[in-house]
Amino acid sequence: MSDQHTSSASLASLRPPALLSGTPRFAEPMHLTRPRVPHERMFAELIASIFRSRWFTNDGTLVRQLEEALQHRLGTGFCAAFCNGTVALQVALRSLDLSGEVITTPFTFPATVHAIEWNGLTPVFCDIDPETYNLDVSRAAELVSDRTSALLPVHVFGNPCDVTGIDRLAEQRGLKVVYDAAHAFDVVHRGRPIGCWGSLSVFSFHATKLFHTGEGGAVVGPDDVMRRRVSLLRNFGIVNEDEVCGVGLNGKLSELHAALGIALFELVDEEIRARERLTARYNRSLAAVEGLRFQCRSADTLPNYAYYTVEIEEERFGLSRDELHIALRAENVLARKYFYPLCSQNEPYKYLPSAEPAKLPNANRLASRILCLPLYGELQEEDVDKIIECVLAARAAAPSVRAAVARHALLASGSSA
Ligand code: T4K
Repeated sequence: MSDQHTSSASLASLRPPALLSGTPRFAEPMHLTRPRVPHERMFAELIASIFRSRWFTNDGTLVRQLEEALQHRLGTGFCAAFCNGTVALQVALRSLDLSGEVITTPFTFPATVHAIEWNGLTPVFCDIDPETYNLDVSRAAELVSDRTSALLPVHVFGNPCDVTGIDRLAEQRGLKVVYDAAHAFDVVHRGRPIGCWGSLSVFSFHATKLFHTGEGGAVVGPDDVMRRRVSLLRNFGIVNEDEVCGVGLNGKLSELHAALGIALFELVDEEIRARERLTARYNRSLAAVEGLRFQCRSADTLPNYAYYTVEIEEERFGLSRDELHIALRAENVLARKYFYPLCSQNEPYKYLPSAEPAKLPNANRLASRILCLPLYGELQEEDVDKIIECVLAARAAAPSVRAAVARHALLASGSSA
């Protein structure tokens, strides 16, 4: 599909959306993402090596091998592998001896904010920039108080934050910075790998990520002092058989997960290039569609194409994000509303003074307009074309789609009454 397909003549010839015709364009669910699987032989050999050694966890050979490969690839002083990104975030914050308040974004996965709360710290929500979707640094500066000890910005959808602005603010106010880089594997910004900014950065290697270990994550940072602190906290704070030096937890990655990571490591470049091609294909057809907006990517960046997001401007598109989401579901396209609801709207946080919607206008607007479309390396080009067609068909028949969504909602409320 090309931009010619968005002309009014070709739009008129589109098959009606499934919500109206009853026939979905996809017979099977089209997932948001599908994890890469490794070459079976290589993976089997790695697993066999674990069985031979009978060493499954606790500083095993494969975890070390993976950490070394990642440290090299991510260009950081150290890389400590974790059982998941959430625990990695908890430990990263813990390792910096923070107190009081941590300023963060509400436009993120709940894990970001939970990690602050689990450390007994208070999250303070800061609004985002409406173009980049990242923490608005000038707003963050206004929120810094005597109680603030750190900033926890997120490179959301892999788009680098205003790292120089954040650096400056942190330096001026004596703050630590932990970047949640869960989406930003392999991104390079201003000539530096993304994990080189801030005090520490955290990656997620969950199965839904560009590079994954099934479950997994990592803390990366500059030097051996931080490596030691983070590694101790990851293993209960145990120094040796006679000494426990801190309130650690069990954040270790197992050898089985490391084996998956090692086997997938060689496929990362292929995965990124495939996503890049598919992103270009989406863009060719969707970039000029009235009523769709796109995240403004930070300049001077080598991106990783981790996500493909669209922002729906209801008045110009003819449908709200939620209506389009329902229309896509009817086509069996499982697009996702990342990140809705905002973390500031979640029960544990919604009573915080900083969570008031009036203080977070950009984040609240975006959370009601954002949609992530399927993107992963093994996604077929024809499938991308069909997903595009689903979006365009819904738009072309917007008034009828809207009426059908309202009818369904009415029926659903009737049947649950
Ligand atoms: N910080 C940020 C900014 C994050 O986004 C995340 C996690 C974290 C921190 C925490 O990192 P971890 O502790 O998770 O390492 C998913 C992931 O579970 C989560 O890792 C991720 N962010 C978040 C953005 O997405 P769900 O609940 O939306 O995932 P789920 O199960 O609905 O799966 C999404 C799609 O992937 C579905 O279409 C099905 C498909 N899928 C999923 C899995 C697990 C597969 O095809 N195979 C699979 O094995 O949270």
